[in-house]
Amino acid sequence: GGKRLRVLVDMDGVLADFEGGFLKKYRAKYPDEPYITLEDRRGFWVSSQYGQLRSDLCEKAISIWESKDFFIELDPLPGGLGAVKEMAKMENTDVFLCTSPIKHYHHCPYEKYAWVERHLGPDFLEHVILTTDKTVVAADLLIDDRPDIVGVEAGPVWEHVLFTACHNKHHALSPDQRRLLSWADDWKAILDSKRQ
Ligand code: UMP
Repeated sequence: GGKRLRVLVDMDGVLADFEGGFLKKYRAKYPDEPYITLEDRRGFWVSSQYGQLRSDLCEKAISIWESKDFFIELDPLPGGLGAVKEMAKMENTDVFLCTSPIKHYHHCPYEKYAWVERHLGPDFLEHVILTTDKTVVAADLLIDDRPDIVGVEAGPVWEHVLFTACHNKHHALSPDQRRLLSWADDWKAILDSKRQ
């Protein structure tokens, strides 16, 4: 014991159901347009896959998460809130929610804070880190569903644990990479493996 463990937890795709929320609102707004089932999702960027389906669907997809109330209305993913609350109460453990806002800033940053306040309480607002570059944030662990997390820091100090999502379940891990299959998976063992 002794040293504190610092854990970064991503929001979209890890705590908040971005993919499910997107598909529900896309189908409601564009009932006559084709869509991609969660089973058929490939690649981190929803907009790219919709653009490949038909070029004009890229901006239609983007219009969904740029809309007011998209981020605040995302459902929590199973077990995520419970895990984060438990993690935050653990001895020698500091938890931060580390999330990248979209460039269309009119609703997203506000709604991300509002989502945290609603689901984790106002005290958790002090644990939010909004950043477009997670490599400049220092921690022991980053739990994130995006396979390629790069930025200006070539040697980020955290170990990225890939959180399984519909878009990354076929992604081949590099030999030293680890996955967290869901919040029902043994996240405590992953934390313990990083403790000195
Ligand atoms: N996002 C896009 N386009 C997509 C998919 C996601 O802009 O096709 C947004 C949603 C989140 C951000 O705000 O990108 C991803 O943030 P992280 O999960 O990497 O924190």
